[in-house]
Amino acid sequence: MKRRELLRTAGGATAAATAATASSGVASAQEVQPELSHISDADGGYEDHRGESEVTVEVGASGNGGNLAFSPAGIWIDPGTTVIWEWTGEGGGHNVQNVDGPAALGSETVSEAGFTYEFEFTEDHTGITNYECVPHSSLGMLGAVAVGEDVPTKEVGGGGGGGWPTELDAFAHDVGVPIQKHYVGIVSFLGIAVSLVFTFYVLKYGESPNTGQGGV
Ligand SMILES: [Cu+2]
Repeated sequence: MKRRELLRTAGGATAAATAATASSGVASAQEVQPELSHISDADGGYEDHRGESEVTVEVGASGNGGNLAFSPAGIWIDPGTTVIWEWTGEGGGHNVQNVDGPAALGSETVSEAGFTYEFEFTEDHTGITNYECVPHSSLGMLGAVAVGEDVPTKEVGGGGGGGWPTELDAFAHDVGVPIQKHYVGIVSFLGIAVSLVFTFYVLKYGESPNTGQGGV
């Protein structure tokens, strides 16, 4: 093997290691969300409202084939936050009713705009409370409130493009092993191995890496 080829090989390994490091940086920028499987098929979306003392959720927002959504359907809040459900007046009579979880939510069934139902989530309500609108639960009018940091979470999104492949990320999540770190470690090891082989050839054929740049 000629020295130039060796240089090229070493350069390639370095580039691969750099690429792996860069992609792991992108992957770590992904957003962490609570696992809210109750609303996985419901309209209304999710918002992180940690750090806020008061959050408003619309009741009768557009979604689920009509004005049949809570918006945002999923929220993440700190203990001590008051959630105010505010009726839009659209979509008929709605209510807020606990399905499971620590907070015993339960409002009247009301159709008029401007009606509100409040609940203060305290340390006693940490975890995930799932709720629904009883008249429209079968249509997907569902909601969920995650309280505090001790809730099951997942990584989502990441801003798209150039990041770690999502299939690998999902696989890593499923098996609970940080595959990315292993991968970066393996690439780093290969880089070191290539350097050692390069040094071996330089010693064996007596060429200094600092001479003869253009003369081989
Ligand atoms: Cu409803």
